[in-house]
Amino acid sequence: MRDRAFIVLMLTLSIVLAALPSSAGPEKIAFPANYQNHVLYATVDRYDNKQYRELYGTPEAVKAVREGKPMPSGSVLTLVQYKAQVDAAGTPLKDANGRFLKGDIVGVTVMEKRTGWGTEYPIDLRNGEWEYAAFSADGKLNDKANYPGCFQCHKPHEKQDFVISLARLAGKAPGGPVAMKTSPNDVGIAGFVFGPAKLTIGPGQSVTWTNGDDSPHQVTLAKSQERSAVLLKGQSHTQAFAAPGVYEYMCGLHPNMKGAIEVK
Ligand code: HEC
Ligand SMILES: [Cu+2]
Repeated sequence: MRDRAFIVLMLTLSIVLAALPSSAGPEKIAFPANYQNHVLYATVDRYDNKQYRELYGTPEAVKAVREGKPMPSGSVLTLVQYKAQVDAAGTPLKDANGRFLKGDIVGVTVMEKRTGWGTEYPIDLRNGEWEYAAFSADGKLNDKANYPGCFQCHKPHEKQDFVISLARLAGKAPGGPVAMKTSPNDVGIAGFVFGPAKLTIGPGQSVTWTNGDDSPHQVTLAKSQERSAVLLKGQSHTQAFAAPGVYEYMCGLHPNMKGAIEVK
């Protein structure tokens, strides 16, 4: 009799377990060993961490975005990180077009979306149906990567399906040199640096930031966490500051880019 009760219990348990969603996490993503056969839609020079990056998308994902449709289930975006080649002083070397030169491969980060994924995450962390994974160059999953960090940093880009490089994926990113404004209340962004890093203005005046880089940037006030739109190359953001004080800010995409506005 006790044996039968035990069997019934185990059966019930296995049915319940089978009905639960499989657990969330990077293990869901298989290493995209053939990423080089996907579409190389952008390369990025990262002045902040001296990396050169290649961004690949599965053909169906790229096609959908270019047709203005949502990316389908099974879409995989792969970001391959390389060290930039540097000179003796550690300054990145550039090719004839002013772009970084590719050095050793560092690792491969991936985002993949599938129907039904993501439901296990709390709403303030969830990135739709996307999961994230980080791999070594030879395809081993890095189980020590900061995975909540992936979700947190991509989360503010919800309006563009959490894909920070969406404009590049859509083939809509502006090119060409940018004429930087030089009036006193202008801040330029060039080579991942805000210039001037500290600007003093009067109460009620506004500041205009203009992005001269190929990489997008995003003005994010440190205290209020108020964010500008993601500024693509040549785009500007203007913001007025009423109350006196020092307003520290950073880039929402590259948090080690910092600046300050002093209102007095
Ligand atoms: C500090 C913010 C930040 C964090 C944390 C972060 N990313 Fe990103 N991610 C970016 C930025 C900015 C880009 C745009 C490309 C670039 O500048 O390298 C990007 C691009 C990507 C892309 C290419 C598609 C896209 O959205 O543009 C993938 C894939 C990606 N990240 C995966 C990851 C994974 C996996 C993690 C966690 C291990 C992670 N990211 C953590 C900021 C971040
Ligand atoms: Cu930035």
